[in-house]
Amino acid sequence: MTSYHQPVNAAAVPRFAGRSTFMRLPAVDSAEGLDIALVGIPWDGGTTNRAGARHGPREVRNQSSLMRSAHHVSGIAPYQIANIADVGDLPVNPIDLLDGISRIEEGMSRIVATGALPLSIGGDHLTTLPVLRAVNKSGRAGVRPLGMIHFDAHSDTNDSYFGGNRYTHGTPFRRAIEEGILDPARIVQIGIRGSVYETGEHDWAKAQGVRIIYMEEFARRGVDDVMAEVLDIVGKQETYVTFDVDSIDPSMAPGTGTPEIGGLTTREAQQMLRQLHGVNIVGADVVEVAPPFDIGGMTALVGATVMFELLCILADQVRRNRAA
Ligand SMILES: [Mn+2]
Repeated sequence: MTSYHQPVNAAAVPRFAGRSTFMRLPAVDSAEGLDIALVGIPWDGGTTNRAGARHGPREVRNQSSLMRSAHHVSGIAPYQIANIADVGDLPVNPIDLLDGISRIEEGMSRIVATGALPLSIGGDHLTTLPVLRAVNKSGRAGVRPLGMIHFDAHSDTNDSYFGGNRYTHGTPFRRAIEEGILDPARIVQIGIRGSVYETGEHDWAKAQGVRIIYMEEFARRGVDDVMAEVLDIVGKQETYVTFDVDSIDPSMAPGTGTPEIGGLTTREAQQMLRQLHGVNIVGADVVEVAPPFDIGGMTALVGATVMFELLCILADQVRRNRAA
């Protein structure tokens, strides 16, 4: 029997009862001793249109009570092979954008300093910038630029909005490339679609070497062909995985601020995530779940399920690292 943290036994306490934590795991005050830290980032101060992702972590905690203990395809039982817990929400500031970003970076820095791999739930996509800063500064990533596998409807590499504001959920990866946190030649974006502000909006990202796999190309090539390229692009070096829930078609995930029709199915997303075994992942997140636009919690359920898929990949990585 393992001494790792375990979810509350659903056969003893029904899944609708008890404290609301990620995966019904214990809530802990520190990431000390954890292999993987589940983190909430309830902040949507970077949202340019329909806010609401600040409510994401709480509702994903609720829907994550539907997750069970083992993955039915890979057979991975994450709580048997890694020590995992809910470390709570990072400190945020809902009325000051720059202070909000710096609080998130500080909070995440404390978590990654323990050696725990962070798996976080936003929050809007700007939350990924301070998380990447923290991960990149940690010894684990060795301050080398990270690769990134990015599921999204949007490239999020715009320059500025509203008179030169450089920090919004449409700009995080431009900033991260400029700051040397991400290696653009090892970034791949999947599912990009929808109208743009202007023709050539993605030219800057492409000129840096970012590989953009538009939804139309994904639909033509399919999961396996696309993932073979994705794995080739990121290689064996440190890589971050970020999953914007608006990559999923809004018929399956309506609760998000910037929905775009014609998106990934949840099944396609699962098939892709299950191919991430062996990628050197230094952290991952799920962002842009906005419960105020949701219907019956279905988008938070998508978020919680994607989180479980990623958790199984990360736990397997912990197991392999330990064996190495
Ligand atoms: Mn995004």
